Amino acid sequence: MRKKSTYIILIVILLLFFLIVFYFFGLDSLKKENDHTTLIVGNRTIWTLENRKWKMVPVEYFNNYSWKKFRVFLNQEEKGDYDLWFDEDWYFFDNNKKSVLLDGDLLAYQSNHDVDVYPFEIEDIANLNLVYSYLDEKGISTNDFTSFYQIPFDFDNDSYTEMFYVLSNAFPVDFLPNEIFSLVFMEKNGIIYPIYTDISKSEVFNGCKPYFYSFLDIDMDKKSEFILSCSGYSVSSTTDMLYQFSNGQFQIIVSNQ
Ligand SMILES: [Ca+2]
Ligand SMILES: [Ca+2]
Repeated sequence: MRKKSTYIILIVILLLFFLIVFYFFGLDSLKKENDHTTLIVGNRTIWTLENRKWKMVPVEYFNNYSWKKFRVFLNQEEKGDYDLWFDEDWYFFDNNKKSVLLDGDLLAYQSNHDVDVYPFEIEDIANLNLVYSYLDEKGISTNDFTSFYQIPFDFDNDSYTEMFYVLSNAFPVDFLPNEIFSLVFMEKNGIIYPIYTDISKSEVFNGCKPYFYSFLDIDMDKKSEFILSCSGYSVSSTTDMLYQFSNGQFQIIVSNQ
């Protein structure tokens, strides 16, 4: 009898030991392992996260996401949970399966955790010296732009606002440049972190015009990822790219191309 109870105590102690080890060291990695998220960006992009890998869903499979509940944001503003239905565009239905009219830049998600979506504003560029010296560094000298603005945003949650810049002359209307360029970068403590760089010879209908679609925290670490989109001449040629800051630089985790 005595032997039996000793074994039970030993087993309980071992079990407790493993539970404590698992709680402190295993929970985070297990959480990440089981993390699954589906992200809908407008009517052109769906990304899914499974087994720590982001994948793009081809348009022909968009219908697989019809009649599924998503948390819906329009122009960065939370609108609530809706059933979505896809027919070239997304349609929204409330709990009673009644159609609801919603309009704006769509971001919708389904996940086993919250995804925070942050509002942001575009502003006129304040530090012109910084911008023109960056252009100079890239061999570009012009005063003709079709995009020229900044977005102040504390993306890494350190209470210091970083500055994101968007410069482009794509789709020129009343001027004829030799080169079409699009430059997106962030400045922090005087250091420039490139996000998107495209410089090519000017031809008819080339280039695309980048813009920030969304700032969001997709992995609950309170640091923001973002979606940068680049619109081409036709709607179908718009690229969406999900960026993360890792190892000191911005990297594309997944795109729709
Ligand atoms: Ca910051
Ligand atoms: Ca994050």
